[in-house]
Amino acid sequence: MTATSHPLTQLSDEQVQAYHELGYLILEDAFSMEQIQALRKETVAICRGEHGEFDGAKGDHREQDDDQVIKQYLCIHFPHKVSPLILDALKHPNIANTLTRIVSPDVKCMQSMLFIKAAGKPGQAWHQDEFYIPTRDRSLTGAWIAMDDATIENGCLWVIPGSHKHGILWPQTKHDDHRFDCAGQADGYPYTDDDAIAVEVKTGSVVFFNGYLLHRSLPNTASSGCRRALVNHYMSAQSLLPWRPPEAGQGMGTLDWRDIVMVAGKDPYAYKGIDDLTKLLVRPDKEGGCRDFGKDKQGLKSES
Ligand SMILES: O=C(O)CCC(=O)C(=O)O
Repeated sequence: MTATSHPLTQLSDEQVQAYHELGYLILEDAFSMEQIQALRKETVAICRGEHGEFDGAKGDHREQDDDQVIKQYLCIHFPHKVSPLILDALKHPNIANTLTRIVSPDVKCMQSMLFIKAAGKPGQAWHQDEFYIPTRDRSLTGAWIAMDDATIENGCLWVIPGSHKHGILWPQTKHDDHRFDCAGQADGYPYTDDDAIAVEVKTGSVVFFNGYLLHRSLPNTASSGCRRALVNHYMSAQSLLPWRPPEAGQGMGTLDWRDIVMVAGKDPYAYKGIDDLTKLLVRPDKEGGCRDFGKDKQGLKSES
């Protein structure tokens, strides 16, 4: 995935302003069709275990065709840990360039998630990503790369525009709403579903959204096919990332998750080095049996 394979997008000041106002931004044609095809192929390869075996694999896929294989997985976390192609996509110039305008000149990434979401699979209830991935400067930002046209029918994102502006993390509670997967749902916020808008986007678009923005997705109700998206999370490299509880004797103030990828600018904490703490993780859906995923050692933002 090279810088030259697709035009570099420059955001206008109006787009930057609108992002801060609404909490999200759509960048159309950020990825070429060729790049998306490569990501789709890589999704199959990962699910087939071609980049190595992983916990939560759904058995032997040798006799199954590609569609049969991928539709067994709702979402795979940290694919960039095994796939150089996904690592490249996470640093795509159109993403890095946009983040330097809306987040900080210095940007790091700590998570990738490959949503496959085949027909019939559930969505994710209303939530805020910063509930799961706490930054110290509220700079968490998602980049949601559409690998298929995302529609209301196949379970596109929904957002509540402006909801990030409160700067409040609403409580998260368990739910038994069959439309959504195991993750919790935000509660007590001053909006209703009528305030939400569907973010229907074309293949190759990227939706950037603020970590405090209330968002959700509904189930894929199409009769067939998948609604694939690669979703990565970024933040200002100037902020520490307290993503794990302190160890005995460690103060809260020094917590800093260092399993990161630099995407733009300089890492002011480079002297700490980089850790390799996460590995490929299959996210359970209801059929897979909901465990208390948030308490998983690698739970991270697993419930979002
Ligand atoms: O893509 C989806 O269905 C949900 C994504 C999401 O909620 C997130 O990345 O936080």
